Amino acid sequence: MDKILIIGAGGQIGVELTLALRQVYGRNNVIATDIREEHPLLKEDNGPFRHLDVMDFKEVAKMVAQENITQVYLLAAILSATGESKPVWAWDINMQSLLNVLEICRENKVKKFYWPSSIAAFGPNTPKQDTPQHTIIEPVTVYGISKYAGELWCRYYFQRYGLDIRSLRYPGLISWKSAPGGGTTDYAIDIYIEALKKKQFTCFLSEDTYLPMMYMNDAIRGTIELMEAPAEQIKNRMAYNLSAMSFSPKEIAAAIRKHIPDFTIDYAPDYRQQIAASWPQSIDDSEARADWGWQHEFDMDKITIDMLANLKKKLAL
Ligand code: VAH
Repeated sequence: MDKILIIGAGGQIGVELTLALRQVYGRNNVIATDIREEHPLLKEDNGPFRHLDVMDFKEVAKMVAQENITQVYLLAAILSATGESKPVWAWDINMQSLLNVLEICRENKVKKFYWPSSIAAFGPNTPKQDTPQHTIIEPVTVYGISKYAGELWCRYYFQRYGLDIRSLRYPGLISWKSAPGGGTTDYAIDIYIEALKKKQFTCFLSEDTYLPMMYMNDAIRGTIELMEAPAEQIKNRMAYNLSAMSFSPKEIAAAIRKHIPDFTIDYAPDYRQQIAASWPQSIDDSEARADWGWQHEFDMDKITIDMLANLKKKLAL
């Protein structure tokens, strides 16, 4: 029976991935860990939770060995906006955490390991439209540099040691269950919350800033489909481009206005505008679709309906 360890289970992706994996593998076979307190939704789920600092090699190694872990999902990371405020700290956390877990998975012959990359791995001289799987990759943020370097380490551990490590270049992820932390694409979450609370939103990106985006439901399903695919179908051992749609703040505001007609938005670009401008505007994910059958399901209107309905309940509005 598989035993899964989730590191960073309290984050925006971690909470939903933990809940989804428990549906697949059984609650007691998915151990959620985080350096912070257990997230309320995980508490409610009543599955196993432990405090764990991914930077503590010995503690992580002990848990993987003692629990006979067969799969590890490492989701702890410092995102793009926060990373620019403390570059060396962000690099250290993002890279040392990955190197710790790669070594521990190798030593304990862990069956499968998942580590997320991001479209942030691309930089300003990458083709902006339909960014190919294989292209110029010169990130200019610490987060992007750590994601690309991490992808190269993942491929190294696959080629050198045969570790079955799999990865996805997530676009901006939109969700309502768990708050994002320090991302440049977080505006696409905050806008829904502010629209419901105040019918007004001041966006930290300019109105025509197109970015690749995806609903968390699609990202979680895609992650599990990638991990469940037969190994021989996984032809790319860096990270697969993954895509659903691209939109600008102006377009998401128009989608919201279909439900909240008097919603208004204004724009006050800040330092995150420069980060967003260095990223692609749309992604070619044909390799993921060809190799393991990736298909997105949520479009902008479906996202907007789901976000507003669930946030209304969550915020008791
Ligand atoms: C960020 N949400 O904004 C992350 C994501 C594509 C961006 O990786 O940093």
